[in-house]
Amino acid sequence: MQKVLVTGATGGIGTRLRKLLRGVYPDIRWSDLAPPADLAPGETFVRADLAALSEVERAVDGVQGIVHLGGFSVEGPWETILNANIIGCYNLFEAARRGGVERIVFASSNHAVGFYPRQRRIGVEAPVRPDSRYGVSKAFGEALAALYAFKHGLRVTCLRIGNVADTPVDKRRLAIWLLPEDLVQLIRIGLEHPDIRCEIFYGASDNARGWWDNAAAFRFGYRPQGRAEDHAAAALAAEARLPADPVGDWYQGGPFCSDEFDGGIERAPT
Ligand code: 15L
Repeated sequence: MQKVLVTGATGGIGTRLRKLLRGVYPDIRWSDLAPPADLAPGETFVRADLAALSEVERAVDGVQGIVHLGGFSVEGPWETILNANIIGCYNLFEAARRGGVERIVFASSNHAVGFYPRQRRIGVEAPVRPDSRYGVSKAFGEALAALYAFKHGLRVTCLRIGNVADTPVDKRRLAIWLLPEDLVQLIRIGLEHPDIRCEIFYGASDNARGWWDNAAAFRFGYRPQGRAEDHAAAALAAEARLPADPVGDWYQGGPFCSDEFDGGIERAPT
């Protein structure tokens, strides 16, 4: 992997990756709607609006791999999700196919399956249960990934990312936390492992309270270094200060589930 495009350069994850991927690949091109304020002299940036196919084609030109972080990263109005995450994701995969890109790592999200209760342990075969329009867009991206893998031969990896942060900040994050360095491991598996065809991995560190069976990632050599339990005391203390959210606390997706939820906890499945 010589030339890699990373979309979403200015987002929270993109900003971290600009430091962590430095030197990992010889030629990394960063893209977003506007350049990062702290773009370093050696960094390459190309401006691209994901909703404009011609701009995305220019951004992917000549790269072998793409890490697609770009788009809208939380719940939002339909128009916003439609343009940034549905049309934008389609444009990304289509431009990649036209440009002969070999591999894509797609930043999916835990919110593609957020409506599973926390008491359920799920693997990557569980049907999607999006908890938001944002979650639907991530499920759509996973479906696009499968289409472009099986029909066009792209090698794709969808990462159902939990919460990327230095430490888990509350009880839910203790279960879904992803140490940034562990995300780098997962991205590198997606871009480099010879057996990748079409995979879904959970983007989670070594979280004793986790809800996800990440056997697929482990089979590809993933060995998370972050141990959520090391931060349990601080996370639980922070949790105690949060307002009650019975619906959000029931489901894996947390507040994305209780947001706009019609009804009360009596509607939650057991
Ligand atoms: C996500 O998918 C979001 O991009 C991020 O901002 C967090 O909200 C995260 O999920 C989470 O569930 O904590």
